[in-house]
Amino acid sequence: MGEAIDLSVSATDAGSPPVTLSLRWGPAGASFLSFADQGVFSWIPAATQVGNFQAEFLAQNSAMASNVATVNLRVSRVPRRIVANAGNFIAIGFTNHTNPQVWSQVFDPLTGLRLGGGKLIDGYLYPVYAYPQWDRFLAMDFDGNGSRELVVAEIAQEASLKTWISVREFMLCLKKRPDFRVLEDSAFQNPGLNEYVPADVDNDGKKELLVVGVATIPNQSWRYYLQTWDLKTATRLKSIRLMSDSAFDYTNPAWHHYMAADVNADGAEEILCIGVTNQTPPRTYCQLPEKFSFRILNAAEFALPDLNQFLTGNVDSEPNDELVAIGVTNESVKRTWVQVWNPNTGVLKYAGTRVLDGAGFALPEANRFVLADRDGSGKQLLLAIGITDSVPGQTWVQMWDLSARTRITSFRILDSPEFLDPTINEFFAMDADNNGDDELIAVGYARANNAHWVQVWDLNPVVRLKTFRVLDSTIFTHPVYNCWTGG
Ligand SMILES: [Ca+2]
Ligand SMILES: [Ca+2]
Ligand SMILES: [Ca+2]
Ligand SMILES: [Ca+2]
Repeated sequence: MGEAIDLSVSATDAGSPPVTLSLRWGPAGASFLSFADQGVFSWIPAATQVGNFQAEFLAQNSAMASNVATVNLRVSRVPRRIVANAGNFIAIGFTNHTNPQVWSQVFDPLTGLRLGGGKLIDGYLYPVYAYPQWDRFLAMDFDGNGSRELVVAEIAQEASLKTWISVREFMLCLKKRPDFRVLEDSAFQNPGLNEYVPADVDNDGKKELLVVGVATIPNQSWRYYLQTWDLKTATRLKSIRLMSDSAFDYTNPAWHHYMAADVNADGAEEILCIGVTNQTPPRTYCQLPEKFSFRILNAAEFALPDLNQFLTGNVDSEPNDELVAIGVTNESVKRTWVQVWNPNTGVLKYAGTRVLDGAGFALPEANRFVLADRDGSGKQLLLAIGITDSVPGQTWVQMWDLSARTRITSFRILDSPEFLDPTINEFFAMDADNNGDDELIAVGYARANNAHWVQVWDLNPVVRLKTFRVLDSTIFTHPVYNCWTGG
């Protein structure tokens, strides 16, 4: 998404040359430049163009005989990190107004009944809404009273781009405190690169909000800063610079990742920062700010940093959290390997588990990964969610025990022909029935009638518990902007 697609097309005909080429039809925004029997198809998918698309080319010879060829194009979006807690399913929808409004809907995930919801954003401030995809919605308990709040990071254009935080309760979306700004310095003019991570950094039972921003000052290298905020008082507790080494200059900021984890099992969460260097091939490091950093995905073939994914969680019987690094190789058939690191020591704990290794899983761009505790033991399994290269693709879940390096089972989800665009579906784990173990939530999109369907899967044993529709109104016309969480 957002990257240019250029395809060279040519045709020959020995009997009645010359051949002329044209584009019969293709996705909105595509263009075709042709000269005789050569042509170039060019397309930069817009933010809303996610899914399967086709284009058809027509070749015609001098005898007016013609032939056509079609191309299938699959546009995937970068995975979004969905932060969810035990409890209800929250759908966040963007309306079709000129300045879109943002609404939340709260559902009981076991019955599909709608319990509450309300308006989160009352129309955008700017006339051309270029930024809804940059807003973020997080469920977190910032005051330690056991119930979660909905924290909204909203990008507003008021002379310059500004990042505002609003804190609301879930059921009616009422504000719990006045909004406040983060990344207040005017150097932070790339809010599309911001990251927001809830974490209890001091083990007092209250979550702080960690915000990472990229300062882009002309004629300087881009600089990464981490701010720690107390939401109750709107106080900035700390600000530190990340990845200050020059090896991280001018790499794509979208290659970097930020996660919270309790790496030493003392109750306080640390932040982990994944940074990619400007070397050839690029190297990938995990940094624990103010402590140390270590190299991960060490082999040279992990040279596709836009395809690598990273998770944190407890994947074995030792209570500290691990770093799960999912690397995609640049071989002719891309392969997906999972490494598990101890981020407290920088030691590789479980090396080399290959996942999604069937021939059909040839498009790692669309694969997704989720950690889930299926039995309440505190140990999380890896759900490797693979999308096959058929049209439409099938969605399969492989369940892996990473410490034993064994695949426990695999099963198909969103198994209905109406889910034509697997690249727009989203997945996360949460305890939907509050019994201490995680369920898998799959949100599927049916393009034909612009419908979002939620499937709730029990993982032990694997069985689908419930399917229900969310954002069931014609005003929600922006499937790419809509968001999901739980709490
Ligand atoms: Ca805290
Ligand atoms: Ca800790
Ligand atoms: Ca562990
Ligand atoms: Ca459960």
